[in-house]
Amino acid sequence: MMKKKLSIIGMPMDLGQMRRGVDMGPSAIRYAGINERLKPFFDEIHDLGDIAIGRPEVIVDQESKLRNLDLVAEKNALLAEKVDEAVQAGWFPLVLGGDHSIAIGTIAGVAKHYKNLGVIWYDAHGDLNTAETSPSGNIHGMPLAVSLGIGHSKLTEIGGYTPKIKPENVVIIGARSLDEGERILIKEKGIKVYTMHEIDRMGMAKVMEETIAYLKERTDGVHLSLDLDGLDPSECPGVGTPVIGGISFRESHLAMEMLEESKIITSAEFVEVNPILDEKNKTASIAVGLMASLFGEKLL
Ligand code: HAR
Ligand code: MN
Ligand code: MN
Ligand code: MN
Repeated sequence: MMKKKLSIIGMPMDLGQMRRGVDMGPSAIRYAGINERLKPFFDEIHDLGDIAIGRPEVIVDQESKLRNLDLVAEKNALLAEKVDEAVQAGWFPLVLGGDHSIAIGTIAGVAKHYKNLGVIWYDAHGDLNTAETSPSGNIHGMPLAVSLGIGHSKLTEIGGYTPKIKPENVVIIGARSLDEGERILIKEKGIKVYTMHEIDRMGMAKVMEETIAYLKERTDGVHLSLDLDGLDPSECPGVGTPVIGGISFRESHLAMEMLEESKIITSAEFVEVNPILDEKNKTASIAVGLMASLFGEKLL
């Protein structure tokens, strides 16, 4: 039997958006007891520590208007290397954010190991903006587009190849805030989306059944990119861009358990945890609880 090995990589990135504090996400998640909680499900856990981000001044790229473009690109290239090495050596990479711009690096490191990497984008947002469609210039609103090969070349070319993923291998779950350009892209590319409307209507169990069946037949690995703002802010207040009417903890817990049963997930990241905006580390604790379910924690 192959050993089950987990590699934890902290990515204290806050340059993809404007609210300070999300750089402390990895610490908050570790403080919430990630090691203890995940220990039963692995033969070995290596916490590789954090990628160094530093405290640079905010620099808006004059030509593209993207905030911190060069640094977001540079740091994501480092993350991509670490993730690549982990996968290469047979470790399951679990990346702790940090704002969602880090998905650019995680996916760049993972996708080269698969012919058809599937992605579950669990999020209130589509993160499908480009410099042209973004209302904010914040790169955390762009990582899914970038991974599809759409966006600034300094971002799409990270890892030396593009695109990382195909639109038909992506499933977005929990969307309730989409910009105009994102809607157009979703339709144009035929991306599968379960908005809050479908979750309300079908229930999370059916949404996950369909998602798993859909990805199983077309992918050879699936990355889970879980933005804590996908959950409702009443349960996960520690996020920079909360949107009311979100997925509940119970629904999310079920979603993780169904993913665990399916055995399709081959890498994961949990992002946008901002302990400054949180209440008693609630959001980080929920993140750890969801990870535990994803890896096999059961009551009985
Ligand atoms: N769509 C908006 C933008 O692009 C807000 C994005 C907020 N993003 C995240 N990631 N928190 O999901 O600026
Ligand atoms: Mn996001
Ligand atoms: Mn979001
Ligand atoms: Mn349960």
